Amino acid sequence: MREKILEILKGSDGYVSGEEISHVLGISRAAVWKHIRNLKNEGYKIESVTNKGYKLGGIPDKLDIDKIHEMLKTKVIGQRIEYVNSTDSTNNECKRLEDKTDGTLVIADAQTAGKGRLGRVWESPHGSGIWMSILLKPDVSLESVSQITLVTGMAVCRAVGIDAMIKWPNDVVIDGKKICGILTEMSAEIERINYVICGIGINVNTPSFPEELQDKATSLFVETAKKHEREKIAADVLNEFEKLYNVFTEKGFSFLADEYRKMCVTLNKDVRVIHRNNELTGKAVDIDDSGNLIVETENGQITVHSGEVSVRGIYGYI
Ligand code: BT5
Repeated sequence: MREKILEILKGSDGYVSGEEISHVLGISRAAVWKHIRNLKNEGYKIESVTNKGYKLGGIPDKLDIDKIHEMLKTKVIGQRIEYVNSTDSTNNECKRLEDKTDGTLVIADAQTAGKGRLGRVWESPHGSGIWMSILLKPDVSLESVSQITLVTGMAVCRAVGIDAMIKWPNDVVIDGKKICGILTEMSAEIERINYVICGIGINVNTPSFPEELQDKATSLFVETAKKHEREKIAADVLNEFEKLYNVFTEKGFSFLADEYRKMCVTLNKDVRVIHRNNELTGKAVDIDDSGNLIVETENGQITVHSGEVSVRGIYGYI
């Protein structure tokens, strides 16, 4: 039915009324409306005007998974890809997989309930970004799992290029605005990691942002004034990620710490660190070999672990 409705809309230059569609296809107008709503969720641009009907304005930009496969140079990461057109969250989709093979990638064209940290919302409009999660089974200690977030930020930075920097711990920024967020979740028992899900959201061709994000979010499109191939960026991130992740699991984060420091925009900035209801201010003076932020405060140096803290610049987002 969905295909038939699309065919009717594509075959018309102007508006087609709901009544006409329902008559031609022998379904109720409510059913037509439901299909139209689903098509809109999939990214089809359909104008609806009272008393006129529906008009197709544009078809969605859909990820080409074969293209990603072709560009991958990895052995494990992304060798299995599960694509979904739209899902609540690729991290959730990943958790629901029965077959949790190491390195599996879940990627979607849209998320209806994209998650940030601490229950925050991650805007994931259809067809404009990369919303993906990598399932990992790392043989590392529980304490070092949060370093995977840092490693992922490095992979995104390397892949995106153009002045991308890391705002410690989990944002990739260009020119002070966030282009990528990372949400790492874990399933573990007391001493054993079952799996880790590393969720990555990158704004690629997003033309503009809701008002509340305008001063802190950006996209590759906004920064470069041209569209980018999402498949290429996704593959580049995965290729870079595997290289870095192998160093991390085999040798430890300390072997990556120097490169991380060079990418980190937070260093030497006055910062406000927020953890639950506690707040401290000081100057970010270093990142140690475990990826912790060292902050010089009035009361001496404090080591901030990357877990669930937010860091803000004293004079703005960075
Ligand atoms: C993050 O949280 O930055 C983690 C975002 C992770 C998203 C990926 S997408 C694939 C996977 N599946 C998921 O469901 N999530 C992951 P946090 O540091 O808490 O930042 C969240 C804040 O960023 C929000 O409160 C907004 O202020 C801002 N924000 C929301 N959407 C944004 C966007 N598209 N671009 C830039 N900033 C955004």
